[in-house]
Amino acid sequence: MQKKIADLLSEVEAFTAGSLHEVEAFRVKLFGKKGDLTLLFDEFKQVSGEVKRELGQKINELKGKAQTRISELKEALEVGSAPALTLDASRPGSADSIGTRHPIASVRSEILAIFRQLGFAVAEGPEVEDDWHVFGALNFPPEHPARDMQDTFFIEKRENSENPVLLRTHTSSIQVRAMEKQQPPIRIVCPGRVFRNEAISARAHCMFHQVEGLYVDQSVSFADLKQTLLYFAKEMFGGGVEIRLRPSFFPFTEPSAEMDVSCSICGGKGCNICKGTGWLEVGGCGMVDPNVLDSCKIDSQKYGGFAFGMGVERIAMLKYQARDLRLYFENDVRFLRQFTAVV
Ligand code: 2U9
Repeated sequence: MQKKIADLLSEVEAFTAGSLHEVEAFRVKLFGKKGDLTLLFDEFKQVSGEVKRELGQKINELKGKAQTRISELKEALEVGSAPALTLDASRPGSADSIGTRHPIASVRSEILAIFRQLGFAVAEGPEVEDDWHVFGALNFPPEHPARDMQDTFFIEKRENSENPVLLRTHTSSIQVRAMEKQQPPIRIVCPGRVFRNEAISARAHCMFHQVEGLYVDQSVSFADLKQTLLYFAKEMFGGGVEIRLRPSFFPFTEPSAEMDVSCSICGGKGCNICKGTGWLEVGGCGMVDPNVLDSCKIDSQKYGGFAFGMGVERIAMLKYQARDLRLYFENDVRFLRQFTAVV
């Protein structure tokens, strides 16, 4: 029996096959009903005494080697029998999928491009600001509600600092910095994120994007402001739109106005988008308050200016009619994919 085991072991070790068929035949030769190993195991059942243990180990070792050899050969032949990978150079390539521009990014660029045509330069500034650049220089009285913790994210406690660090609530701080650095003429548009301590809902968010503009020079008039905004509205919403200015109040402008554009959905007749009024509110504007110019070391006797501001999300909502603000911040690809054609 020892000899039979040794002979079979040599046979297993020497065995090679050119096809899966040959491997299967070898498996049956060893493990089939009348296979060599099956018969050997039958024979082994008769063995008794001292030798049984030693023979048992050898047979099991042989069985293990035979199984390994068979599966190794099978595996090698299966890989080899897979259809060869060939390159078909005539097949059309598969297009790479590219991302889309975020609607806020494209509306922001569109707004800036319009003002660039009018000679406005783009200026940016820090999101983490101080009280002076966000409120003080802009003529906000010390106890104005916007300076309250309820409305503004303070990074430093007001009671610990004369000029506490905070997150800007509007991009007007960029214009203040520009005026501190440079004498007129100044003609800038300032895009950026702003932060307000608001509960998040479909209509409000604690962060949104603004674009503000400032033009300071000698003899800048309200008519210049109106004409600039009319040009912007026509470029942004189409040649047919009209604008309307309604009196308003801001600490940093006097006089101040809210700006509406005629509803491009219904052509001003009244629909559910403009709530039947025929007008859509897009931002605010006014003549820069002389106190603001003086705070920024610009002579208000010599110079005057206009300023305006608008929310980018608001313009995007009017343009795309996606009317839940949260869609613009959640980055849900099912929403973003719809802007593939937007540049
Ligand atoms: C300086 C002087 C004046 C910027 C202005 C508005 C009017 C305005 C709002 C529109 C919607 C903000 O995004 S919004 O909530 N903005 O109504 N902004 S005038 O006036 C300035 C800015 C800087 C030095």
